[in-house]
Amino acid sequence: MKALKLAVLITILNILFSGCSSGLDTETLKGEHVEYLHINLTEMSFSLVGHQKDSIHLEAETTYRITFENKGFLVHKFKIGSGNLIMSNDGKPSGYTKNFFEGLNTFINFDQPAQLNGKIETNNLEAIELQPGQTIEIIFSLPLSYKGKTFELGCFSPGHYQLGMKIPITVG
Ligand SMILES: [Cu+2]
Repeated sequence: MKALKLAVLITILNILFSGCSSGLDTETLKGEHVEYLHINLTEMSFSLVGHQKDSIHLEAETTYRITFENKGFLVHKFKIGSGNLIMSNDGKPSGYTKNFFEGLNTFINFDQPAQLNGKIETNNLEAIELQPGQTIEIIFSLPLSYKGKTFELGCFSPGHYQLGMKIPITVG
């Protein structure tokens, strides 16, 4: 139950806790073009370090290692999706009708707090919640089928989306 306190909220079809760290990343990434991105979360925005601020561009057939770092003072719970916004009963946005990560094999590395460090593999990552100061790395390969599609990275902590904590993601 302690693991739930890590605040990595993941809806899971398939979850593997890997006790052995060797091979997980290196086998998956072998021979693929790997891009490293770092996205900072603050109140109330996402910013891609070293890039333009108003959108995030990804390329199909590329492997991404994206570090998300909560540099703010609040808890941020974010999702990536497309289609329409899902509204909760109280009329507030809670997510997207199409989940970016659905069917996408995704590795998650986390090391804060240190006693809970580990890796998760899932093919239905839905949401990630980061405490202030927390960092997580998401690794996935974008297939060709994503080319030309548009998504959005949005924060669904109460009120954050409405305050503008969202950024478009395009795939070329
Ligand atoms: Cu937020």
